[in-house]
Amino acid sequence: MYLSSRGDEVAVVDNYFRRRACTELNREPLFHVPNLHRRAALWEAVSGVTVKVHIGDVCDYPFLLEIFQQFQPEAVVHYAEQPAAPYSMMGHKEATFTITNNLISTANVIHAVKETNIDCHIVKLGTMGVYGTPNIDIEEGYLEVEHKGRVHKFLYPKTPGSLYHLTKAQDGDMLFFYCRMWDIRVTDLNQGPVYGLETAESIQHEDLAPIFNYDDIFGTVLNRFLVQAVAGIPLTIYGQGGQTRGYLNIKDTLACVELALRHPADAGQYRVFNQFVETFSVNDLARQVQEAGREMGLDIQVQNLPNPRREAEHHYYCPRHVGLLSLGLNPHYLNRTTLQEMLSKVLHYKNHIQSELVLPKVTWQSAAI
Ligand code: USQ
Repeated sequence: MYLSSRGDEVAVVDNYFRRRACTELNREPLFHVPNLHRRAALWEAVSGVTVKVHIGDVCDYPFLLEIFQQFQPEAVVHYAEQPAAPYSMMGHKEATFTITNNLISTANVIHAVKETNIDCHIVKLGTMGVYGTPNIDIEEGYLEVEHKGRVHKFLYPKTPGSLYHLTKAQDGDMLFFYCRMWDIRVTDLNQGPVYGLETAESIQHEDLAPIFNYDDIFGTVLNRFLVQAVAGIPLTIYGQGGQTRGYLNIKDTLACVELALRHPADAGQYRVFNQFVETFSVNDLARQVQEAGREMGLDIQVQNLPNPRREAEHHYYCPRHVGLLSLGLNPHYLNRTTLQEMLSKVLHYKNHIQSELVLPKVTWQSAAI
């Protein structure tokens, strides 16, 4: 919607994995979202522009190649990976699905580009989680290392904290490899956790809203806290809550993708942007939600749960993020007004909240409960 409203011709591919998984695992989103055909028709009615819809699996190479041959994209935004860290840690089925889906989809996109138009710019959704939490500053993709008097620039060392995050490190290695072999053009957007319920396009109709999960598997931390605040459930801080990450508003994710597309990587360049606008610890987020909610009459408590994940709960965190800002990103920062707007929106759906979806049921130690 964002790109088509700016004059780009857009085709989308979806196999409904996320929706199916939510249903199978009984983790329905906060509100129902119509299927993609209906949303494209609605968007056309609202905006006057057409988005072509293809239902199928990016891991099905003939299916994907045919779309590339017909549509001949100048750029492809690869959003087709399984995105949930807890899902990837549930058990063997989910682990192998995550590996297969995330790596084969990436390989297929690369090959489709090679077979149809080697200059087609691949913008891949990456994650800040590939870096882990090293005790030195995190650079944007690369690290210059001096060793025995010589200097070399390497991809920044990766220390992912879930199998999902590991596949994001592996797909990055694959893209970098093909940049060197075939001179493809790639931008990897290492995104932090996203929050928010709406964009300038989605607010034009209730049925255009992005899928909003608040459960333990697909919900991201701030979105979960908003729902917990409204439902009167103490905010679920995992462990000591010092885990610090780089966050961004869903509106900024779209601006970042657009900036990457308008300024393509060079032939053979594997370009990495760290895509977030500010860092917070889990405790910072909980405190801000508490303060914003208090002014709205919400009595919000917090609870420190045993951490279901294996991650550092107190650590150094200083990631660089200048690439997208230098291309002109104008960030939306988290503040009281934004939090209260989001809380009001969630309050609107208060009766939909299923409290039993909130507590974490997947641990990093064992299969899902
Ligand atoms: N956390 C809590 N309480 C909760 C949920 C999460 O304390 O109720 C903590 C987690 O332990 C973690 C942090 O909050 O330390 C972030 O967790 P998250 O669930 O919001 O994000 P994560 O699992 O890391 O994954 C999400 C997206 C993923 C994306 C990633 C960016 O699902 O697709 O790649 O954010 S990043 O975290 O920078 O790797």
